[in-house]
Amino acid sequence: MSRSHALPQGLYLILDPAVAGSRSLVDLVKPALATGVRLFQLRMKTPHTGEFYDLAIQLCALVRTGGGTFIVNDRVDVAQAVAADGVHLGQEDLPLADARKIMGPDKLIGISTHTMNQAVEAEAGGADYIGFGPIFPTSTKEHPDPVVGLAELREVRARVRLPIVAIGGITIKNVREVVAAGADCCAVISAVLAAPDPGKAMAELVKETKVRFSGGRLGGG
Ligand code: TZP
Ligand code: MG
Repeated sequence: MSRSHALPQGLYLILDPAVAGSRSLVDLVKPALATGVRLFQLRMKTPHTGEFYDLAIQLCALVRTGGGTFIVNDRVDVAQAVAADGVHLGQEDLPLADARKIMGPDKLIGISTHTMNQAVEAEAGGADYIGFGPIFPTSTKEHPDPVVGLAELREVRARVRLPIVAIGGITIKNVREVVAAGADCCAVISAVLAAPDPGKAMAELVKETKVRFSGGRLGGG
């Protein structure tokens, strides 16, 4: 694999306007970049492509100017239109091979996986990273897949070489366990966007998701 963008490790901040509510995502990205977050995704469950595009183009410029990596959820067309660093696809989105044809070899493609088979298949199909979860119960996603838990995360870690982005119910209270189970990145939505103090929440999560890198990758198994 020779992507022009490597996937940054650590905290993966998912920007979802439905969870941010009255908070501006633009205003959240600035302190996030200053705090050390390097990986962002725009997740917007809207039928209005124009709205998605308008937010994506703004956030993409902001994130990239600040040295971050910007991924668009679900929509290959929006990712291409705003020249994002990549796209994140679910099991029901465009097939990986077709997304790769459109995105080209240099862009990142992440795939949401919820079972070992899906994780192995995503790796074999040429994904750049897998999302794996929900690790814990979450109320952010409508109709979430069954909780996979930390034990299954450890099993996937042992079998899959791609970077693993753990997702689902991750908070400051459980993030250490997720890192210890082998996640390269911890993706959060509500733990930051719905926190009483998002700046504090992101700073704490950035710190905790860095722990294993000083101790050496895969050290905790
Ligand atoms: N995919 C699996 S769980 C989830 C997604 C998008 C929601 C994660 O949100 P939160 O608030 O971090 O639990
Ligand atoms: Mg999707």
